[in-house]
Order: sequence, then structure tokens, then C-alpha cells
Amino acid sequence: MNTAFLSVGTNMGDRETYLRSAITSLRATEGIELIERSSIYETAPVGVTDQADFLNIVVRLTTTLAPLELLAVCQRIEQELGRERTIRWGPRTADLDILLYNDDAIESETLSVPHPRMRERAFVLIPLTELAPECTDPVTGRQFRDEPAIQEGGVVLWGAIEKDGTGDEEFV
Ligand code: A4P
Ligand code: MG
Repeated sequence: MNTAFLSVGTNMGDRETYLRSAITSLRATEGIELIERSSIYETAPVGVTDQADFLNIVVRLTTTLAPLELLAVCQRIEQELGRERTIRWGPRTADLDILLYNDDAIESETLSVPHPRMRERAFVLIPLTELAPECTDPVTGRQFRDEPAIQEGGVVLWGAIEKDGTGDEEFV
């Protein structure tokens, strides 16, 4: 069984509903078991900064799918959620990226894992280390919590996980 971490981001329309729908679709996919999700963070846009704030989460899953199959699932869900690819780094209803897949280092035409920009992005590092504080970068050998970018700001807790187990199960 393989373990993967995905990043889910959205900054258009009803953002929380897009997050929930992405999670529902992941859970419904054969070969994927969703283990947990991070709290929801509201994050200032990175890259193209003249756009609305994002909601971002990270999820941990186990899967029998190979990395490229998992990428295809991410892209299918983006399409289901009506994502239109217009501007790179621009607004989107849902963006699902593979952050980590076991401790694999993958460089192919369509897939780079660990995600090549994750080390520079507090909106990834903060939810990831919430789920996996000890998580180590398989390429650099450094712990993600030690990446300087985690201090950058622009990431605010928007919806914490309800630890008492009431009401939130549907969302995991
Ligand atoms: N690709 C390569 N590696 C991966 C991977 N590990 N996971 C390829 C997913 N896809 C991967 O992505 C372009 C191509 O990357 C895919 O065809 C796939 O084969 P895309 O989703 O089509 O386009 P994109 O999302 O516009 O570009 P990209 O490079 O994924 O953008 P990023 O780097 O993901 O940035 N600010 C905040 N606050 N929160 C965000 O979530 N997201 C972005 C998107 C920018 N700014 C943001 C946020
Ligand atoms: Mg993407």
C-alpha cells in the first residue's frame, strides 16, 4: 500500500463546497482510502497575486494506484468540478496536486514528485506539517517544518477540524 499527500486549493465561487466535493470524489474513487485532512486555511494568492484568496487543505491517503493513475484521478476531479484551464497560477475552482508519494522522487514529463514548488509555499507546508509534523523531504532530507517559507505568513486558520468527532466525519 502506498501513502500519498495531496494539496487541494480553490479560490472561486463557493470554496468550501468545492473542497468538500473534491474530498467526496476522492473517497468515492476505487483504490483510494482517504485517511485524514488538515484544517482549512485561507491563504493569500501566490504567483498571480491579483486574484481572490484561496482555501487550501492537505489530505493524506493510502492508495493502490500508481503515481500517474493518481494524477489522472486528480485531473478528472478538477474537470468534474468545472475547472477551466486559462491562466497558469490563475483562479480555479479546484486544483489538486500530488505533493508526496511514499518517499519516491519522480521526474517525468507530466509528473514531478515531490511537488517542485511545495518547499516555497506556506499554504502547503502549514497544512502538511499539521498532519505530519515529522515529515521529511525525500529529496533534500530536510523536515518540511524547517523550510523558511513556512514563516512567510499569508496563511490563516479558516476552519479547524472538529476533534470531538461530531459533524465533521462527512468531510473526511
Ligand atoms: N504536474 C507535474 N507535477 C505534478 C504534481 N506533483 N501534481 C503537471 C499535479 N500536477 C503535476 O498543472 C500543470 C501540469 O503540472 C499538469 O498538467 C501536470 O501534468 P495544472 O494543474 O494544469 O496547472 P496549474 O495548477 O495552473 O499549474 P501548477 O503548476 O499546478 O500551479 P501550482 O504550482 O499548483 O500553483 N496560491 C494559494 N494561496 N493557494 C493555492 O492553492 N495555487 C496555485 C497553483 C498558485 N497560487 C496559489 C495556489
Ligand atoms: Mg495543479
